[in-house]
Amino acid sequence: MCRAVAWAGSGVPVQVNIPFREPLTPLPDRSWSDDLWGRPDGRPWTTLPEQEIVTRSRAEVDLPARTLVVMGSGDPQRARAVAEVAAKAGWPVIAEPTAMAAAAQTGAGVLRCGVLLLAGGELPAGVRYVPTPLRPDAVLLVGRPTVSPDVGAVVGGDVPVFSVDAVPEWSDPAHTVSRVEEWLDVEDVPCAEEPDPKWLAVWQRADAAAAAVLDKELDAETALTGLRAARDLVAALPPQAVLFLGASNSIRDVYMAAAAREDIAVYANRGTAGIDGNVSTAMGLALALNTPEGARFPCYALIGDLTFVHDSNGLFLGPDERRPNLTLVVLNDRGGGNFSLLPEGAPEYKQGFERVFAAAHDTDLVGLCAAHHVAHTAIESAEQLHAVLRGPAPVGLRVAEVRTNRAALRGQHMRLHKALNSALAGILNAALAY
Ligand SMILES: Cc1ncc(C[n+]2csc(CCOP(=O)(O)OP(=O)(O)O)c2C)c(N)n1
Repeated sequence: MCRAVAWAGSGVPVQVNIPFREPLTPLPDRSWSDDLWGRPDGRPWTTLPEQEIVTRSRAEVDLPARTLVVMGSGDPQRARAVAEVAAKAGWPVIAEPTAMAAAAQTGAGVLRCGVLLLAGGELPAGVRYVPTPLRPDAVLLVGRPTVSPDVGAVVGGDVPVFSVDAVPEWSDPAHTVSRVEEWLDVEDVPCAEEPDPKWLAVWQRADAAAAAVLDKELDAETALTGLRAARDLVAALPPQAVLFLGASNSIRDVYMAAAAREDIAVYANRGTAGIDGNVSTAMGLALALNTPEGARFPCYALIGDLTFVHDSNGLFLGPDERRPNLTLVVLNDRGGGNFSLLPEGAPEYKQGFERVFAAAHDTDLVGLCAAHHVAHTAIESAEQLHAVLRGPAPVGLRVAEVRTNRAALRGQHMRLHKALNSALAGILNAALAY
């Protein structure tokens, strides 16, 4: 709040996001999860670690050999510079979708299933410590993580969390960052400990096992799901494609399932947050990147159905307006699928769930597109999705509606995490024996 107030004082608009503290569901005895009378001995409600702003150009912090890098959105040059350090220092890199191209361009050890390993086998909302062999001695956050779990909490409170981000606007929503550097590049490698080859190797072994489990699960699916659509979409995009990812499961599914591509550009607004304005952002991006006289980038977006319906007026274009060349892939599971993966999606909260959380609906996307003279294709299988993505991106605006079943979502994720846990157990036990 102090930082927000300080920025507001300098005349810039400031948005304060306040997350709910877990648990998100009522306690069994219906009591409050915190004592409303305050902390013992009149201590303050919130205490923050000491923070130090480092504005020097060279890092002076000792970075342990067992450092884990987590990249969020932000300046791709900063991401690339840190990824080059990671490549030299042998640090595993978990890159959110908006950072994956920058990270992958450097030859760093970018993990395919890093976030699945971080989540420790829980549903995305669950927080459990990462298994011991994968536990870092330090975490380096780069830019603004918007899709990752609270990494500081996941790795355990005593692991230092450093940030490389813009100063003074660095992002630290979980208040775990103890030190911020504005820049880190290969000239800083001397401040990193000698690489420990076992460190990257154990993450890569676990990652390969997780990827094998994931691909096996997704390939065995009889009906198309969000994870499968996200994986296949990213893999099928033409080189130089631009991909806008909508809030909620769209960006999270890509984070969980897609292999990093260094030849596409990925954009998002505020990560998993904010279903507003997503159609408009995708259209604006496609218009801005494809001026009539300029280069042409094939533009795509992946967004959920509520996100689409929420901003369907974004499809409105006057007859004399330029129309974007954009394929909007709408994953339609007739409601907010992400809530099925949260604690409130558990069977015991079934009553009222569809109305209160999922916001279930039966909006006709065919009719909605027709009202705006936008081409529409219905997709019910992976083959149909591939057929739409194959070939040169068409001129104009089109919606590809992927129809999926929300009722199966929670079960699918639970199955996946169970399969992951058993596949990882052997690898991690062997790593412990080193
Ligand atoms: C403007 C706004 N209102 C409400 C929310 C809360 N919210 C988060 S995700 C979500 C549901 C999104 O549903 P959908 O677009 O279908 O995506 P899915 O969850 O199925 O991936 C809602 C309502 C939000 N993020 N932003």
